[in-house]
Parts: sequence; C-alpha cells; structure tokens
Amino acid sequence: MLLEEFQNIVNKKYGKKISDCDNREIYYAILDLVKTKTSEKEIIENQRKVYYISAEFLIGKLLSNNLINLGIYDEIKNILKQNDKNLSEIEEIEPEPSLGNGGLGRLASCFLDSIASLGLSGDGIGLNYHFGLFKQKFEDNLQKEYKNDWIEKESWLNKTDVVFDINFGNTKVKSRMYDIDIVGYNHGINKLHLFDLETLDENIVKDGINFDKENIEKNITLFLYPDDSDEAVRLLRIFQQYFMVSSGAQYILQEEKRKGHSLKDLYKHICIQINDTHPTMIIPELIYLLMQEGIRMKQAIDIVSKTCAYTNHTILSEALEKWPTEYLYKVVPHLMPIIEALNMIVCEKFEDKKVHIIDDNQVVHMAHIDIHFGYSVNGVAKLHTEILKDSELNHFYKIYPEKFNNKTNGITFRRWLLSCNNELSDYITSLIGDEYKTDSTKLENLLKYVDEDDVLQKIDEIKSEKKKQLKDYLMQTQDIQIDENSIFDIQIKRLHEYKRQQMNALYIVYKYLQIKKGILPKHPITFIFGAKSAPAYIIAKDIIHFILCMQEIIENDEEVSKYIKIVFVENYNVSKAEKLIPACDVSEQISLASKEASGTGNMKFMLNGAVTLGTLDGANVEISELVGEDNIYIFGKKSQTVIEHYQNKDYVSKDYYKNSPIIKEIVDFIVDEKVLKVGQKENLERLYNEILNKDWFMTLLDIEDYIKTKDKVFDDYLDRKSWLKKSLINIAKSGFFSSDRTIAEYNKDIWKLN
Ligand code: 26V
Repeated sequence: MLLEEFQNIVNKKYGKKISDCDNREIYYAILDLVKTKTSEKEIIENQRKVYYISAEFLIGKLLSNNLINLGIYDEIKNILKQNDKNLSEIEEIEPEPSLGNGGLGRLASCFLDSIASLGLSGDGIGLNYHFGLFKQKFEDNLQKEYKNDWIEKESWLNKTDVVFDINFGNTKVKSRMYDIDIVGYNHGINKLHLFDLETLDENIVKDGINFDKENIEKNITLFLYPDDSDEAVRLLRIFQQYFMVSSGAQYILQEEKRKGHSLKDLYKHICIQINDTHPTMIIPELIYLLMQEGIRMKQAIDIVSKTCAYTNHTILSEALEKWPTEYLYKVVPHLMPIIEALNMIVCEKFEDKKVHIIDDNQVVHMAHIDIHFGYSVNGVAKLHTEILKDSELNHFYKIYPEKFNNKTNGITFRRWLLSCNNELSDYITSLIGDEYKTDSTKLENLLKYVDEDDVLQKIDEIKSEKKKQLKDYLMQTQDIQIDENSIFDIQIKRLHEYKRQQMNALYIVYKYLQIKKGILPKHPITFIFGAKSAPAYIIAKDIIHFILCMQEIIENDEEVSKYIKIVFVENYNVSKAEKLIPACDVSEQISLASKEASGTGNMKFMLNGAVTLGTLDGANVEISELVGEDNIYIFGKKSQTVIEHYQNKDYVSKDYYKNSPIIKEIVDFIVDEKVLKVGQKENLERLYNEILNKDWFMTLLDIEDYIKTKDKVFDDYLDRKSWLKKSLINIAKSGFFSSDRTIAEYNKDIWKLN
C-alpha cells in the first residue's frame, strides 16, 4: 500500500522508478508523501486550546521525526533499502532551519511534539526567519558568521491565505501566516503558525549577516533576533516582537470569532503560554484589540489576565528584558497608554517600587507585566523555581504565592531516542517491550538487568557503534580523524561564560602540561565541543579562539596527540546534536551553580547512556537525585554559596590564582608563547585578563574540584563493568525527563485543556 502510494508520487513528480531517482528527488518525494499523510489526519480539538507563543522554535530537521510520528518510519526505510537507497543519506539533504538560539527554542519544539502526542489541542505561534540564526564557520581559529539560507521552494512550510495588517505608529506592514503541521505520535495534528513579513527583501543582506537595521519594511523576519548591542538592533527586536504578538493575537481572536465564541469568554476557551518575556507585548496588544471590539479596559484587563501564563527561563539579569519607554513610544505608540495604565494599577496597589512596571528611569520591565497580568508564573527546574521564589522574584512571590509553580523541563523521546538512536531504542524494546514509548517511566524496568553481563556488553556495543558513526561523519564533513576507542567527553551548548567552556579548556591545558611532564592518561580522550557565540559577545568568541588554538597545538604535537585530541564541531545545531549525543561517554554540565535555569542537553545525554560530570545546577540536581551519587559525578560549590558570593561581592579570582600553583600554571598558559604563535595576541590577552581580574562566572572557584573529579571520571571509565552499570542506570532513570511528563503537568496545573 505505502509502496504503491510512494511509487505513484515519484512517478507523478519525475516519471521514473524509485531506484532511478537521486537522493534529492527521493527527499522531495518523501516530503510530499508525509504532507499527504498528514493532511489526512484530524486536527486535534479539546474543550480548550493552548497557544504556545515563542520567538524561537528550534524545530530541527523534520523528515525522520514525522515518519516516526506517522508510524511509517520502518516501512519507508525498507522501501528505500529495497531500492538501494539509504534513509540516513537522504536525511542529509534536508536543510536545517535555525529558528532558535538554543535550549529555549528547542524546548518549545519538544513541547509542540508532546502536546500533539498527548492528543492535546495546542498551536505554536512564532516568526518565519528567512535566515534564522547564523551559520558558523571557523577561519584562522576564529568564529565567522554567515546567513543560513534554509527555505527552499518545496519545504515543510505551507503558505496560507491568512494576512494581517500590523501597525507601528506611522508605518503599516503586512504579515502572512505560514503553517507547519505538527504530527503527534500516533495522534492527530496541531499547527505551528510562523508569521512572515510580506514585503521582506532578502537582497538587503550584504556580506555575511549585515543588513540595514532600520529598513523595517524589508527586514523584520530576516534573522532570528540578534543580540542587543546597539540601538537600531534593540529597536529591531521590539519591531520583531510586536510583529509576532500582533499577528498572533489577531489570529487567536479571529479563530475564536470563527468558532462563535464571545470574546468576553476568551479565557474559558483558550490560554496563552508566554515563552520568556519576548512575547510579553501580547498582553497589552490583546487588551488593545479587545477594547477595539468595544470591551471596556477594566474588563479587557481582567479577561487577558485570566488567559495568559508566563514561563521564566533565566535569572541572568542581562537577559531579563527591559525596554526604555522612549523605544516603545517609537515602535508601538498605541500600546504605551495601556502599559502606563497597567503600571498605574500596580502603583496604586503596591508601594514597593521593585514590583512596578515602569521604573524611575522610565524603563519598562517586561517580566513584571507578565507576573502582574498573567495567572501563572513558572520556572523550568526545581532549583530554578526555588531561586525565583526565594531571591530573584521574591517580591512578587510574596504578593502572589499562588501564581508560582515549577515545571521541570523535558525532551521528546521520539527525537532524542527513537529517531537519533534507534539501535538503542530497538534494543530496549527487545528487553522490556515498547510501552516505554508512550509511558517513559517504564524505562525503569531496565533496572532488573543491571547485573547481567550480556546486557551491559550490548549497551557497550551500541555505544561503540554510535561512536563509529560519529567518527565517520566527522571524517566526511570536517575531515577530522578521531579514535573511536578513546573516551568521548562532550560539551555542546551555546557559548556563554556561565556555562564555563573556559573551565573545560583549562582542564585540557592541565592535561597537556601533565603529558609534557610525563604523566600520561591511562586511556586516550577526545574532548568534543560544539558552540555558537553571539556575534557581539567578545569574550565568548575569545574562548572559542582559545579552544581552537589549543586544538591546533595538540594536533601538531606528536607526544601529546597520542593521548588527547580536541574536536570543535563547526556550526553546532540540532542535527549535529542528534549525532553527538548517542556517541557520548561523559556529558559535561558544568555551569556555575544557580545560573543554568534547567539545561535540557543534560537530559538527552542521560537518556542515551552518557554519565554526567556536573555541578548542582538546574536539572542536574534532579538527575542526581534520580540516579544517586554513584551514578553521576558532582563537583563544585553549591548555588547557595555562589549566591552569597554575589551578595557579599567577595569572590576575587586573583586570590585563587595566587594561592594555587596549578591554577597559576594553567591560566598563564593562555598567553604562553606556544599559544600566541598560533593565535591572536589581542584575543588571548583579553581572555587571560578577564579570568584573572574579573571572572564574573567564577571559573577559578571550582576548577580544582573539577580537575580532581574529572580525573576520577577517566579512571573509573576503565572499570568497564561498573561504568556500563552507571550508563544503564542513567537510561533507566531518565523517564522523568520526557516532555510528555512536563506537558501533562502544564496541562493539569495551568492549561486544563481536557
Ligand atoms: C539570553 C541572553 C540574551 C542576551 C544576553 C545574554 C543572554 C544570556 C542568556 C539568555 C538566555 C535566555 C533564556 C534561555 O534561553 N534560557 C534557557 O532556557 C532553557 C529552556 O528552559 C533552559 O534549559 C536553559 O537552562 C536556559 O538557559
């Protein structure tokens, strides 16, 4: 049946047999097949519907994922095999959209998958960035940025007839909705609505990722929001945000009217989950639109406050959005009276200026709008929510304790196990059946095998197979040779000082110097990094530079390269993560305690049998509670200590440098002659001075403990049986981190959809 259907599509498209098509033709034919199959599915409907609004949806490639969720993955794979085609080669043809920066955007996509897979009615609302997040290349050991041109004539995007006017004061633009179908696992479908600027002009992008930031009639949906380094860029970000929320709000109200619902009952039929503060303007925008419909302000505020819920994803103050009123007057003058009215309501109720929306410097605190005028505030891991309640948002917690709740993040097991590691998922199925695919807690049934040698050996074989696959991939794509028998130690995530890639790099320096002194590792190690830095984040780029310099030094040193190797994977993205994670032995989760709200990579590694080396930060705390201390390597100061250091302003990195000969030796190496020879003096000196004199994210606070613990990890790896036991326990205990569990909690406590 499916074969016939597929052959028909191929015939109609190209007038030839499947076996005569090239991989690209096959890719477009499967795309058509999936789209046809999807359109036959029912749209999910419940009593209520959630709209997940987010500036980022890091969807990744969709081909395999959709095949899995439609239940035709194995069949298609076989059809292709019979015609001498290989599905994994065809996957390579699909361009990867980069509609997100990192964890926040990937989480939104995992959530859409789970919402549909649980049969809940929920659509995503976001932006259709034509070039997304930049494509990263390394040139002269430095990061260079290029546009990611991902939209092709035939793609997952479906153009719709839905068009809205978007008003920015004097300027008016048009937005059009494009839809991507979200296929639930064995379920119906929901939609991801991506809004696009009708008058966008891709030609205004000149060399790399530069374009005219002020030409908003042509630029709004060109790139994923760039960092806010200058005024034009900050303004552009507000233009983007308003473009998204106004399109989304108009669409939601249009749908409600189409269904015959009274807008006064909005909150009875729908809810809106605001993903971080980027979509916050949907609150005043909805109030504005309801008032246009003749509803009085007081009632409009009441309706909207019962409709919107807010998720906080970071406590980093530089990431909490604050916009000067002056900017908002420029971009959304019609919303300012509403924001001012909301602020008045707050000021009348609460004297404490810390909870006001507009501060004395005429700056609007976006999160404050969400907290006062939304009905739920949640953090994304147990520790993170506690920190919000106890310190960062304590003033608000005291006023609205009932609004605060925790929803520990999760990941979709369809993508992060079934699709990226079907060797492991098939083996798990052979041991415990496939119930775990819809009830992830069933993975615990694996625990009965922890002492069975043949099971442990098979786990080892699968890991080796995935390491071999990664080795081949790196050879093909980056011309890099790695030893598949070495330990794969992997840190992949956005580059940020708080995530402390610099600490990992300093460990490698330590190892390098040891080897030079004749103290040799017992087993070879491959240190793998993948990370993009924001284009204007100077120190992050210096860290990349330093790691690439170390890579070159080690590569060209025969004495050292026998034992250790650095690989920096270029342009780290979702599909690369899918290849790296199943191959990992040691998962690096080493952020400064209190700074990583949750992390989700940590969960993906655990599910694929890697052992975590980490601090008690974000969801690492929950991983550690689940697997127990024998099955994770925890080091470093706890969040409470770190928070006290910040409060007392008593962390002085230079003291650590002066008091420890090891620290001095490795930090000095950043500006050693050997490094200066392959690198740029300016960048290396800047990094050296930063760590020595500032070190805001306290690398040197934890580095000695990190070295000690990491050495133990590599020693323990050699006791294979005990290591594989840890690996199996990690897999067995990872069920909690399924995004199906997270979404079930959102539904039960916040959305109440069915
Ligand atoms: C944004 C920015 C913007 C400019 C300046 C520096 C900076 C630093 C961090 C951020 C992060 C924004 C929010 C975010 O992406 N949070 C991530 O959300 C994930 C999903 O909940 C969570 O797993 C990560 O721990 C959290 O960092």
